[in-house]
Amino acid sequence: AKEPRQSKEFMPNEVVLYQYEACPFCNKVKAFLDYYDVPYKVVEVNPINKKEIKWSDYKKVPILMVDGEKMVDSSDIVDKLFQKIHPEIPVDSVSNDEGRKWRGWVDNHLVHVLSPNIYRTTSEAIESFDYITSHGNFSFTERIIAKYAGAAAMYFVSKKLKKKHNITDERGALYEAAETWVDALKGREFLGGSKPDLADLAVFGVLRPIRHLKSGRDMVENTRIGEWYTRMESTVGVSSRVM
Ligand code: GSH
Repeated sequence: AKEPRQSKEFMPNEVVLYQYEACPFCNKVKAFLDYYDVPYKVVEVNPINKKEIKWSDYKKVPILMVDGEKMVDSSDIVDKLFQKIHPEIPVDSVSNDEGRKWRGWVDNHLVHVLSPNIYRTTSEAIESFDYITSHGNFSFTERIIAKYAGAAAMYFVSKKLKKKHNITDERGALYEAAETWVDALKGREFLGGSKPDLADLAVFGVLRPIRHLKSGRDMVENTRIGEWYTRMESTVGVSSRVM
């Protein structure tokens, strides 16, 4: 069982996350909210017409509303929330150099390895879109069309992304990233030591939506990341999402 981590200083009345269920950046924010037991509502954005965020000039997700204050960009959102939860910790030391380096690695490397993997083969692309369309905000017809059209489109898009980010063997790159992360732990339970830090939460957050897809299962079977991942799952605990 985990002890409650919510701070006395930060007790917002309403936190709303505008998201796509399978988006790695959105899942990074959710891992943070879940770990700190901050209750939040989710608005699932329709990726085709984005009508739920029509009111916003910023057209990407995640967008987080905290008692009317709008926050965008997953890493900025996490920094802002961390400061609200830990006002005693000076802004500059929100992550130490090691944490900062690995949070950068998540945004600049790890997330780019994910798409080529979840859309690697046509059957993996269909499995991913089955997950996306059954968890996402789609009408009945959109769901059927999106599952196959989306899978086909992303299969080709992912081949382009692979080139763009210089990835030749996508599975190899995923395993290498997982091993790189385990090496970074240097035998510690978490990068943060006995407790996860913002880098642990970022890596866990972006991996969580793929964990039960073929790529995530392969990653856990073929690398040493499983033990850390399981520790993160039990430490982050159940979701603090409210309906
Ligand atoms: N740097 C941003 C962050 O960390 O939050 C990236 C956010 C991002 O690229 N989100 C994607 C998005 O909304 C979804 S995974 N893309 C625009 C679109 O779907 O039209």
